Amino acid sequence: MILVGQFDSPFVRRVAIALHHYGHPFERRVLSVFKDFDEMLAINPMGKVPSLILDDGETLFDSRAIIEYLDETAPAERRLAPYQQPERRRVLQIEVVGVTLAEKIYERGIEHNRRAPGTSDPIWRRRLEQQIGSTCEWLEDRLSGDWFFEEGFSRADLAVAVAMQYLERVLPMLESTVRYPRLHAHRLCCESREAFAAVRDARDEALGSGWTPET
Ligand SMILES: N[C@@H](CCC(=O)N[C@@H](CS)C(=O)NCC(=O)O)C(=O)O
Repeated sequence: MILVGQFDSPFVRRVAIALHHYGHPFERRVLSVFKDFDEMLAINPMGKVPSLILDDGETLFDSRAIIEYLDETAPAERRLAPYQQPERRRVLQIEVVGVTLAEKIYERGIEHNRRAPGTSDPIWRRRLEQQIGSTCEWLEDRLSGDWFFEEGFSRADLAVAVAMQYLERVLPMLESTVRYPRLHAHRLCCESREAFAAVRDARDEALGSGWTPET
């Protein structure tokens, strides 16, 4: 399989962590959605990452659809979401909130990095920061141990830990590690797992495609 995208993307990173978790060897095509836009459009008509090119040439888009496929086809003991309800919908709900949190952080990063000079909208920035803050509070309230659910590490943990790591790197002035101590401890717990350690957050890839940190 070929994973398309850079590891500074939380969406690409979480697919790579999942591939490691499920034990799938994969190659990576390091393309930037900005620097390599034309090449990107040829792989994914939306010009977005991640894309996962399967061994038969079929290409999957979007981290949620990709992880859904990987999880469905994994051996039962490796799966990261229960099949039975209501446990399944509870895991998927936290996963959706974690992925949406990463999307809001990404949008907020766009305000700093991709707007024409002098055109960033302070009202929109504030709204994004409110959405990020209220989502973190909501998640913090639902976490009491190492994992979101007593059954152990799941897709919920994967989505939230990757988003929190991204938040700390992209928007350090929001002081997420201090404001959300349970989420921070949870992230460290996730990062001690082998699959997380195998997929570093590539700051160099971020800088190479024009993302500069905001302080
Ligand atoms: N919901 C998507 C979000 C993917 C996403 O927003 N990726 C960003 C890179 S971090 C992207 O492709 N941005 C380019 C664009 O939206 O134009 C997922 O989970 O895969």
